[in-house]
Amino acid sequence: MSITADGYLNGTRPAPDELLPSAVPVRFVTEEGTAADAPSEYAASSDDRLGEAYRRMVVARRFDQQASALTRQGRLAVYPSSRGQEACQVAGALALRQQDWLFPTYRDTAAVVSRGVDPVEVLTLLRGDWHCGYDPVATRVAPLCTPLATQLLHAVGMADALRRRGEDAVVMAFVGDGGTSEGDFHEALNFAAVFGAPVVFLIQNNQYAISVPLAEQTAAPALAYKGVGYGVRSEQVDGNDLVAVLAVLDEAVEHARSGHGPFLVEAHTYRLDGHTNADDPGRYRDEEEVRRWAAADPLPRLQAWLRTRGTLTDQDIDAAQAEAEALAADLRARIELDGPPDVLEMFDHVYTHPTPQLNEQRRSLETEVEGTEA
Ligand SMILES: Cc1ncc(C[n+]2csc(CCOP(=O)(O)OP(=O)(O)O)c2C)c(N)n1
Repeated sequence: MSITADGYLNGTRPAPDELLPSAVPVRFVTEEGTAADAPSEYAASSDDRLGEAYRRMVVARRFDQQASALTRQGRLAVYPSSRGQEACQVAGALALRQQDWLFPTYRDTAAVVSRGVDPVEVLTLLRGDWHCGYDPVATRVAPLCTPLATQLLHAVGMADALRRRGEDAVVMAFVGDGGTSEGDFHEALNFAAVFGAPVVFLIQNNQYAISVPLAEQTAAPALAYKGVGYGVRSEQVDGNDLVAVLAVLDEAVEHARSGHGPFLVEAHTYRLDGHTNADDPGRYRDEEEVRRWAAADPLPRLQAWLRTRGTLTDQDIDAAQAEAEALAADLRARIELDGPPDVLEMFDHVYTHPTPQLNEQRRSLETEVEGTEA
């Protein structure tokens, strides 16, 4: 570790004016699917990559719909839907390389599926199991995180460790608008900036923290401005415009990968469904607002854009839909195949040498379970 002449650790820092986000969210495609006046500093992806993003968004939405249906059938304990947030979820996964890490929240299951993790394993935790279902090291995806913003500190620690080990890997950490009021969010930004950790923070500002609207959450001009005070380069983007989200995240990942430290992106989006299946959003938001955001849905917007460019055919659309249906059918077929969990497993994998008290509790539970089964 070295301290430079201007007093920073590990090299240069962006100048103050380079940290500032755009005054309005970056946008490439309008709600009607036509071209917007996009800023030149971000590069749109190739049509091939955007076609791949479209396919993944169709799959993500079908996965989300299927998971919501599983809660209504009592086959899944709880599900926080990301319907309407697919541009963020898919762009987040697409911007990463295989060696990179993703740190999701409970709402980011579609991103984890888009990263290639088995959908059944992605839903393991939300079925009520005690473990996260997939192998975080093999998949390079941290467990879905429920305590708000704690994953950000884990992500920064991981990014800093990867940098110290000289690995070519970037970490992307998701957080909601509500999560930006947590102390952990601020500590994570500060730590990441001081140590130049290669981490991209993606705020999905879906306008609500359960029933708390953004206006009651913050007085900042935009959440993206929260990075500036810590020395983190920041940007805001139309989170329902896949082309824009991917362009900004590509830049953010490249910034982190090339040794320029952390990058904060705020994506303005909207959760079209309730906070979870246990929530009634009609109690805190009106239908007119939901209708307005439904008209800004990221999926038909990207479809219209690619259709106008002549790069998405009817066959492509049908193929994406068929793939999504196959995934949903497979999910329905496999979600309960592993049966009820072994309750005694909760004593495993915590201590190499469990305490005498834990051993006693295990024996006690074992006796109780045997008594129930007898
Ligand atoms: C540390 C902590 N405090 C409170 C909660 C309860 N809680 C669960 S979700 C939520 C709202 C989060 O909103 P936001 O960060 O905007 O994410 P979203 O759910 O909209 O994706 C709260 C307060 C929690 N999970 N963790």
